[in-house]
Amino acid sequence: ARPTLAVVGATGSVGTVMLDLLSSRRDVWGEIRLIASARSAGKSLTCRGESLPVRPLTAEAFDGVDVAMFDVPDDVAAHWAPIAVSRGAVVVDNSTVFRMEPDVPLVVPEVNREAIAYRPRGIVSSANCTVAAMIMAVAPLHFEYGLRELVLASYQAASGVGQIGVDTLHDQLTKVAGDRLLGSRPGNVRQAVGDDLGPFPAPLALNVVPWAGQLAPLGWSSEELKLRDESRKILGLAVLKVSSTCVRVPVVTGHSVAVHAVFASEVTADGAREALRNAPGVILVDDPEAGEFPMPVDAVGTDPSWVGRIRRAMDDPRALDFFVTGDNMRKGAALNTVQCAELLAAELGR
Ligand code: 2RA
Repeated sequence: ARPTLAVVGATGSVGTVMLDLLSSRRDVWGEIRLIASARSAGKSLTCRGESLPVRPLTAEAFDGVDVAMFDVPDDVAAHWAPIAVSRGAVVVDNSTVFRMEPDVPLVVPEVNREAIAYRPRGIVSSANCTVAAMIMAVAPLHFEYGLRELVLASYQAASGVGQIGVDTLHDQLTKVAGDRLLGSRPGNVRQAVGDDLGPFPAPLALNVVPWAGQLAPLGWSSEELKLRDESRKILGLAVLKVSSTCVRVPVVTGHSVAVHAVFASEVTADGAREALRNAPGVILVDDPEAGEFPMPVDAVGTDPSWVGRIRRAMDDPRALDFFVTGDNMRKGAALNTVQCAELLAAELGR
């Protein structure tokens, strides 16, 4: 019989994309069970063309579930993922909670699918959305040239913090629309935007905010530490040098990363393009003369990571500079989680 899948957080913005993917991808599931917090339960949502009830999050909701995908806040995942496991499910969790646990695999299937087999706690973690977009382009280059260092600058969309981020951005854009003087005088954007900054520490419209996530030691942000720690774990490079600056930009959906990558051996732009052209889940868009660049407005709603601006560093024949963009709600969250769940379905089906 086909495995039973639970979608925990089905009513959230990522959960919505999960249902869309489950309805459009090759179907490998038997029953699909929708679960959400008591506050959101009781609705019905459509998946695979049928209307399904959204059940409240209880231990019993996991009885008979083979695979449970979680996209819920960290504290909910920390409490409920072990309960789901205790009821017999394997959990694929999209939260931060378990990603760096030594006995929990952190999986991006195109990069390290084999890691999913070792899951003594019955929990598999899906990567941070910025990491997922970036690692899809970095990994094939690592396999070819041997990665030694990453210097990254991210350009992260408002939807990375959920619907509240998108609503805040649109509200701010409405407030700044029409006044051509805004942004040309100190403080006038702040004045136009007013106090409602939503989940951001500063105005996002007509601005960039060099901060994402929570405070971390020594002036780093939690997001910047994830780019370092999660990249090391996924690639199995314990001493990979990673320095990141994570920036929030006035984009609805689509995280981008400017990458400077240093390798063990000499690289060429053509060699890199060849490696990327043959890589899974990557689209090459690299023709500046024709105005073709990887950009959120094109990548949004698509599965692959879009890569371009590939050039060899001017002063280091072992280094590449390039730009990658990916939909932070899809490969950055829902798609990677669904792909991990499909790997488990295949394993269970054997
Ligand atoms: C963000 N990567 O963009 C984080 C969480 N999705 O806010």
